[in-house]
Amino acid sequence: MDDQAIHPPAQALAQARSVVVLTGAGVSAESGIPTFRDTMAGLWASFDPQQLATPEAFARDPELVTRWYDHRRLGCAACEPNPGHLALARAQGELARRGGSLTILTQNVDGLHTRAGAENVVELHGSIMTWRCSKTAEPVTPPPPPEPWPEFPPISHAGAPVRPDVVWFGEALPEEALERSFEALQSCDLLLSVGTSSVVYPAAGFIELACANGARTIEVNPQETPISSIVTWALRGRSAEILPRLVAVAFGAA
Ligand code: BV8
Repeated sequence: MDDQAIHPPAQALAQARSVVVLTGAGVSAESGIPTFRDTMAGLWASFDPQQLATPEAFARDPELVTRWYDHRRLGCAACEPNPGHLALARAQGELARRGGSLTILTQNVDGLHTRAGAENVVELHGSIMTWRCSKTAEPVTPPPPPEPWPEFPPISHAGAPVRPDVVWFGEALPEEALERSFEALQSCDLLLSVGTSSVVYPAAGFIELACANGARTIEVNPQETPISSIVTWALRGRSAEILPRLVAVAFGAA
């Protein structure tokens, strides 16, 4: 990515009043967290994540599903935010100092944006770090990493299997997350879509919403996606390399 290509979107970021950043698994890839499609390595290689990340799979085999999620929970806890997460947190502070705002709508369940110091983070697909009783929805605290659950599936006081607080395929996104998302998308003048394949709805539809409201749009992804043809600027590359450069050109060196 040459400097020429980075200046116009960086200018737009510096001048923006209300920014929305939609992030996907690609932002966490450089922290060592495999993207959703790549999660299935090693002992999980024979499973399809889209089949496992469903209420039906949990009902059918709660042991397998909770083992998979606890394996990922401990994997996420062992990773650190990368320069891409840190750049977004810095941009949020710089915009706030100028009376602007930056809202992060993340599809990731790893908690790394918050661990990078970002505020105003909306976890569209929930969190893998918190779990709840599948019957009463009472929170049930997992053992502190690197401790795994002692049994699979963990069983709540109500005698029901305990599940992670993530949104499975076929489940509705949390009401509050959707409300905060639509509110931010209505008023944003710039949307960045970073590290997402843009195929999972309703998040994949957010960019059209922002465009319809007149926002300019930036995509950061090494690959083409279904939205690459409609964004204002498509920046081909890795988020941990491009985001720090974009923020440095917009707001000066850190
Ligand atoms: C709902 C949590 C309704 C769990 C996840 C149309 C047809 C068929 C089905 C549907 C449809 N419209 C809606 C649906 C249903 C479905 C859906 O969208 N299906 C898709 C497959 C078509 N949607 C749902 O079920 C949603 N709920 O619609 O509910 C409803 C309403 C009322 C009442 C009841 C129901 C719920 C969707 C949430 C599912 N949960 N995660 C878990 O993590 O286990 S989604 C999961 O997959 C991830 O969160 C991620 O968002 C998504 C995709 O995974 P990945 O591909 O790995 O990640 P990502 O997309 O982010 O892609 C990685 C990208 O990074 C790539 O582009 C790659 O190039 C890039 N990259 C790689 N390295 C880097 C990089 N980029 C930058 N830098 C790098 N270094």
